[in-house]
Amino acid sequence: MGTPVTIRHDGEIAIVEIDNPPVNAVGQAVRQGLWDAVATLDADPQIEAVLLTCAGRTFIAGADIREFDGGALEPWLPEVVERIHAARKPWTAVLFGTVLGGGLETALGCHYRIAHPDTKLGLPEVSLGLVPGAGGTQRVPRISGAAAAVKLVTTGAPICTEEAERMGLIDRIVTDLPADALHFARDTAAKPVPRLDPGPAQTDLTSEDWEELREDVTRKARGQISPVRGFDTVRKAFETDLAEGMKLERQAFMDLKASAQSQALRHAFFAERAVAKPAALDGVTPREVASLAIIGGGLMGSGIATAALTSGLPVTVVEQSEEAAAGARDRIAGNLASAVKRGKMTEDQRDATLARLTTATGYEAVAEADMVIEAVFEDTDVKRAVFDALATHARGDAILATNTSYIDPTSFTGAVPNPDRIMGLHFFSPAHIMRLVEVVRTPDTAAEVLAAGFALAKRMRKVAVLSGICDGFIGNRILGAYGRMAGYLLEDGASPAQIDGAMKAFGMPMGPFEMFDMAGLQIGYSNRKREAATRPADQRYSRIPDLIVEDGALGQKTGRGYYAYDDGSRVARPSPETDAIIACEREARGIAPRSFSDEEIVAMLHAVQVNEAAAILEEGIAERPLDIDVVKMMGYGYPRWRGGPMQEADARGTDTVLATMRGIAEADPGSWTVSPLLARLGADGTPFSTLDK
Ligand code: T1G
Repeated sequence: MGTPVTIRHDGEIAIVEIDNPPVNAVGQAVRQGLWDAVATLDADPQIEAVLLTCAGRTFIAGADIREFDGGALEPWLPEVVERIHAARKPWTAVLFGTVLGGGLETALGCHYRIAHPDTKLGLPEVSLGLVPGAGGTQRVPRISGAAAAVKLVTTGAPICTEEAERMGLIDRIVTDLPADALHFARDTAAKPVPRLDPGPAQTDLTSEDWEELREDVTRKARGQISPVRGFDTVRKAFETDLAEGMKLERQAFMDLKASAQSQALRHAFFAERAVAKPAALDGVTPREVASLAIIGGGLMGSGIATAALTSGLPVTVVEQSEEAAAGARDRIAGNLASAVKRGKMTEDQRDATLARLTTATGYEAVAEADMVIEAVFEDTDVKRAVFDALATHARGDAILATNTSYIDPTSFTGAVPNPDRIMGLHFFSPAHIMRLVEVVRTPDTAAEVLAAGFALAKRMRKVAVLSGICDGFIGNRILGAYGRMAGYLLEDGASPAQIDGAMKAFGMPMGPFEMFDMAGLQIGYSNRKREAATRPADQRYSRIPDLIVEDGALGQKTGRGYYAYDDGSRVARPSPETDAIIACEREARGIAPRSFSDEEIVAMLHAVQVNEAAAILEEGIAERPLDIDVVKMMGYGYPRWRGGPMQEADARGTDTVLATMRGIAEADPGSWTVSPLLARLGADGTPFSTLDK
């Protein structure tokens, strides 16, 4: 394989081009190529200036993340960047696509930067649990100042060219890249080569200002370490010279690269991309979907419609009445309006998007649709009535999908001819925001129909995960075990506030009881009633959740659930009434409340999730542990910097998780069975990641 870095000449201008698909990551070969190019061009008397550009869809999108699990290969990127900056001829970086991480740092090593208007620039290293490791924390402060550097490094969020120009990170926005670049390079050739001042960066921030900023970054990091370490390294740029700052940056980068958090976040990065390629869909061409109909325009239906419309599809929403259809249109218009408010689309784009919406009150309206998604109330009979109607009104080859979040699709689609066109598309609320979709295959679903589900999700900028059929599929089944264990801990003596506090300290956005109160306790109540017939006789059943609901406390919407809420407030405070129900039920069951440590609570709630996940893997409901991690991170708020429950199990040691699960099962054998897979892996501490291959 040839070198990914080539040099060609246009008169006195040298064009150094990187061609390393898919995103021109600066792997070792690229670094070596750049290292050599500086020497070659400095020594070439013909050359007066250099353009650094890339082939393909983007300028360098970062260092090669795959290299981070191994030792650092020379030449190191910070040295390559310094070598370009020290070059005798002026280098101009020609930016387009997504100029991220080591890509932006390499560009900052160049003496000038020009960019296409659509370019996105950023330092997303914190989202990989790292800090910029090739000068980003030291050069950006010297070019753009404290506030800009802190924002870029600690948030990792990309910026547009206008903002980058305001920050001084790019010298010119150009439209005709090749021609404008040559023109720009010729201009630079005549000028002295600009060099970055290596002295401390300048700011008028006081140490109080810095402390305040640091507290804000720490609060937003919610337990993640890289944003705070990034902040501290940026601050050093204002206290030391460049050389010293680079040393501190390198130390921070190397420390974080070895950290469990960064390993988890790198796992999350690649897992999110791996789930899009389940083995079952290797080489399968998706059925084309150019038009969509959605049955039910309630919260879920209108959210799904919004995501589909925003992806460019024409959508028909079918409701039972004109009034309900108008309500659906209002909900969708509201979702789009808030997207305009958040700067995600312009008013013109909103109007064009809404123009693709049709609402109707009869099933005739689905006759032309390539795909129909049912998004009605979570009830088997209600869903069966919809599919019975679709069996008549939808095209015979139309894909029919259900948004059920728990129920086996085959239990209500029996009347539909050609069952190979049926699948589940389980969106998460709010469906226009949440990025996860569980694509549920039935025993009959055709591969090209599943592939169409994945293609639709990608088109909606969502992450699809393949799931087989079981009660609650992947995510809600694991949530069931989590909720059940939380209920037992509550009945045995822990308080809702302690359990929720422990899970928030673990990194969850909220604990189980706050989550139940927010979602509404009715859902759980109906599920428990639905499961009663099939619940194992000797499985422990805590009546506390039922007693709270039967006491009229349905959660936030009724001002009381596990907690009390003042009118319309979402702030949870202890509820004496609910606490009394809990205390009475313990007494009635003869349970002497015991105390639990936060770590015990976290370990037990984690272990039962991993145990359920292992059973899901054994049953083939999920293909790999990474699929489960992506479901929990993208659908249930599992902290990305822990990489998901399976990555967390590997970090804790599967033997440790097994020991915890064994303890739980021995204490309550009727309620818990240790999954054979967890027992096998835990026996010698084999990580779940061995099953991701
Ligand atoms: N390294 C290795 N592989 C990468 C990669 C990278 N930096 N970026 C993308 N890929 C692979 C990805 O796995 C997928 O592979 C394919 O490219 C297409 O990606 C020293 C420490 C650029 C916005 O964090 O955000 O620089 O699945 O599906 O949706 O300071 O990829 O096809 O086999 O995501 O169009 C900093 C990470 C690194 C950017 C394109 N950079 N990449 O999105 O395609 S750390 C990043 C992205 C660093 C220095 C440090 C996105 C993208 P496959 P894709 P996309």
